[in-house]
Order: sequence, then structure tokens, then C-alpha cells
Amino acid sequence: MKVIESPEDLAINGAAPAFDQPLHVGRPNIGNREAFLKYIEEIFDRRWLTNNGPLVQAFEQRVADHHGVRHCVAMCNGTVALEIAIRALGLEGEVIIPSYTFIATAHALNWQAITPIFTDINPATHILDPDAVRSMITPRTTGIIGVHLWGRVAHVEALQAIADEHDLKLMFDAAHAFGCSYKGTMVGSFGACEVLSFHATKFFNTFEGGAVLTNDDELAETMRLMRNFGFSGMDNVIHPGTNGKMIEVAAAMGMVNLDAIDSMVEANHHNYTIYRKELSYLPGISLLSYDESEHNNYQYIVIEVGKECPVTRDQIVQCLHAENVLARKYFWPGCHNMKPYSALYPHSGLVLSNTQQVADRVFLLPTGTTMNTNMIQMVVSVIRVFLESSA
Ligand code: T4K
Repeated sequence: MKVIESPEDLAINGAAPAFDQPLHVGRPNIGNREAFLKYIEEIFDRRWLTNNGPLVQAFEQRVADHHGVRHCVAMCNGTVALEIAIRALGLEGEVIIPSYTFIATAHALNWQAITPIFTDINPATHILDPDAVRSMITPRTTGIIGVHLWGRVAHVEALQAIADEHDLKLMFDAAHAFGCSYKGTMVGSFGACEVLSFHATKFFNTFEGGAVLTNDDELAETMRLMRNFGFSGMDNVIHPGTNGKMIEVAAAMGMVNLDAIDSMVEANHHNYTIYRKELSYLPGISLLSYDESEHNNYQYIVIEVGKECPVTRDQIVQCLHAENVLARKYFWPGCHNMKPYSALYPHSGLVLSNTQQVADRVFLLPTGTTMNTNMIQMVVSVIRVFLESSA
């Protein structure tokens, strides 16, 4: 590995990149390969590939147990899981969501002709601000979708109080929050239901996949019907539905990754600790912290670039990309600035000043089981030398 001590060592100034191969945010964690291949052999032997197979059922039970919740309804991905949960809850009209989230939160509503009402976040926590939620309620509002962004659990109590007061449905996009807790209670039991994503880029993955967690027996049953075209036994359709089923191969990946979950969290925690130590000396650079008294998955290394920093967020990202460190500007520029929402609601930014500021100053750095201490120190050296050379 090269040494980065002065501006001439930086790739933006003509030096060779720090890394031969790109370092990705969202590099998949992969559990035991032999165990996975054994599951595949068993799937072939059984010739049962999808449609609520035995591995999907076993996987659902383990995910439900992991989160201390009655039901896990596994799906083909997190977006379809969101769509099904939204429909099963009967949401319509307007639904309040943060703009500062992955676009799927908004699209899952728009796809079903429901209007996402983009609402501002708390700039310190990056999660939906309950006071802002209150101010966005209209007679057309039917629900709120809180997002546990970066795995930091939303203001579940305040949002539930607002939902109860206004007779609204409350659910959570928990795509980032597998294995996270709030006041000791694991994600999965808040609101009417919570939606997980097991996409390849999540610290826990099933290649593609998602699930809805809920303690509501009736809601779970409805979602099980909806993910399988509304079939109740052979030739008997009793509900509108779609194809949201998880396949056996995905569940196999889930089983081996569940076996490795502690080591994956440990790797993320280790990386987070190293990043925190190394970054603490850099002016205007701060690392978003996790509450160590809760269960966290530490899957996102979220950096904020403050006013005291001599360079902009975009300049740092450009410098890192030149070194093959593919830092990401999640979730810039905010859903409200993306199509179709920027054209449909051109003025929504007027009430989203915190969202705009946060989206302009955040970037994410690589973590996960493919990163190690030396790599992190190198990434931070790049930022440090770039800042020093620009001061
Ligand atoms: N709600 C929230 C809050 C979410 O964050 C998400 C998904 C959802 C809902 C919807 O859940 P899913 O329907 O996806 O299950 C990625 C993921 O595609 C997306 O799942 C995730 N959030 C989002 C935060 O990140 P992109 O557009 O950034 O993906 P992409 O292809 O640029 O990949 C990210 C990096 O990971 C790349 O630099 C390459 C690397 N990578 C990617 C894949 C797929 C790998 O190294 N290996 C891989 O296999 O959205």
C-alpha cells in the first residue's frame, strides 16, 4: 500500500490511486460458502425452488426470533415489501415520509397513486422530526412512514402519539435497521409493521430480499396472501395480490448470513471505532455516532462536513474517488429533488431546509467485512492530507 503524507501523494495530483481495486460502500458480506453450497444441493435434491419453501419458512422464523416479533413475512425485496405493507394497511391519499431517505420509500407510495408528503428531519439525528410531521397533516393524510435511517431508530413514541391523536396508520421503513433496538426493544414491534431490506448492499443480505415484521396476526395473514397473488390453496384466489415471494436460494443465503451475523456486526463495530478514532483529529469532519447502549448494526459510516472544513463535501468525495474509494453521497439530493417528485411538487423544498442542508454535507465511507484497520487508516490519510493541503 502506498504512503500518503503530502499533497503529491494524492491521486488527484497525479499519483497512483491508493487502492488497486475500488472500495465500495455496500460491499456484500458473505457467510460460510460451504454451508451455502450445501443448502443449494439440498434445494436441488428437493426440487422446491420457491413458493413458501422450507428454507423460506425456517428463515422467517429465525428473523422473527432475532427481532422478538411474532411474524416475519419474507419478500423478494424491500421495495415490494414496502408496497405490500402500504397496501395491506389500506393507506391512500397522502402519507407523510421524510425526503431524506432512499427513493424506494417514496416510490412505494407513488407506485400505488398515493402522494408522499415530504417532511423535514431533525438535522442532528437525520430522522423524521415529529413537530414537522404534525405540521404536514391534512384531511387527506392516512398514514406516516418513519424511516430508521442509518439504523438509528425513528422517534417511535412521538410518532405513535401523533398517529393515535389523528387516527393515522404508522409503519416504519426499517431497511437499515436489521438487529437494531430502541430502549432495549428490537425493531419489528414498532407501529403496525416494519419493513426490512436484505439487498446485497445491506450488512445482512439474501442477494435480494426483504420482509415485513409485525405482531399483528391479521395483517401478517393478509400480507402472506398478497405476496402470493392472493392464493389460499390450489385454484382459490381470495385476495388481490402480486408476486412478492422470496426464493429458496435467497433464504439459503439468509440462513448462512444469520449464522455469521455476530461477526458481521463485530467487524462493522470495529471499523466504526477505528474511523471514529482516526477522524477525530480532522477539522470540520464529524462521524455520526450510534448509541452504544442499544443494539446497532453499525453498517453505515456517515460523515458530515461542517463549515470549519477547508474543503467541500463534493471535493472530498472527488478526491476519494480518484483513490478508488467510492464514497457515496446518500441520500443527496433528497427524494423531493428527484423525478417525478421535483416536477410534481416543485415547492416542497420550502419546508425541507434541514433536509437540504444535511443532504449537502453528508457522505458515506466503506465498511463491512472486506475492510480492515490498515485500509481505514489509508482512507483517513487521504482525507487528512487533502484537508491539510487545502487549509
Ligand atoms: N428503504 C430504504 C431506506 C433503503 O435504503 C432501501 C434500499 C429500500 C427501502 C429498498 O430496499 P430494496 O428494494 O433495495 O431491498 C443501494 C441498494 O440498491 C439499495 O438496496 C439500498 N437501499 C441503497 C441505500 O443502496 P444504490 O443505487 O446505491 O446501489 P449500487 O448499485 O450503486 O450499489 C452500491 C455500491 O455497492 C456500489 O458502489 C457497488 C457495491 N456493490 C453493489 C452490489 C449490488 C457491490 O459491491 N456488490 C453488489 O452485489 O442503492
